[in-house]
Amino acid sequence: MSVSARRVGQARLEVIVADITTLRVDAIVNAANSSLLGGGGVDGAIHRAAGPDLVAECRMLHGCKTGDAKITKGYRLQAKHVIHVVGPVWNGGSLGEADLLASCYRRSLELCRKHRLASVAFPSISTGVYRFPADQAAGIAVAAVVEALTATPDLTNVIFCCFSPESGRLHEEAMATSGSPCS
Ligand code: AR6
Repeated sequence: MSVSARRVGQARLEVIVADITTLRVDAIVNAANSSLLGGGGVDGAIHRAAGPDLVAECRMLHGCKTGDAKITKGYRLQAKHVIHVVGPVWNGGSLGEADLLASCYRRSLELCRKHRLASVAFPSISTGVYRFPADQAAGIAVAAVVEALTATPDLTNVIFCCFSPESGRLHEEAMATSGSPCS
């Protein structure tokens, strides 16, 4: 379900409420942990849908730091690639959580640029098990993507794939101040 869309430069930014594992895009982003070896939430869903070859490739990556991103193939997913990021655990907000969350979105767009990807879908990183406040996270997600888009000219479609209507509403609100409406 498409909630709303905006145009920012060359790119269409879209908010949808859906299961990210069903999307046919160049890359979906996984909210992983630093081992990159799977877990619960969206991470578990992505690994289940991609099949065991995904964790085999992840084993060769030797983990990932908080705020960083690494890319693999998508295997049985409709998506060609998975960009694995490690969001911050929320600890009250004074330990650099906002910067680390923004870094996940920036580093993902850097990988999109490097691999010349045209479409990418993000879950709401850190807002589940890692307890980042969902309203703040939505604002950080949209602002970080809008800022990094100018350096990512091949990227024409960015999807914020929310898992609940409430998360969709928060992203829609965050998008309302960026770009111009899409028809
Ligand atoms: N499609 C889209 N969004 C989803 C899906 C899905 N299929 N499933 C959950 N979400 P979380 P985190 C949403 O907990 O907070 C894992 O165990 C969910 O509603 O998946 O970054 C990892 O291995 C929420 O809004 O990730 C780490 O240990 C968002 O995805 C840890 O959890 C993120 O929730 C990472 O925690």
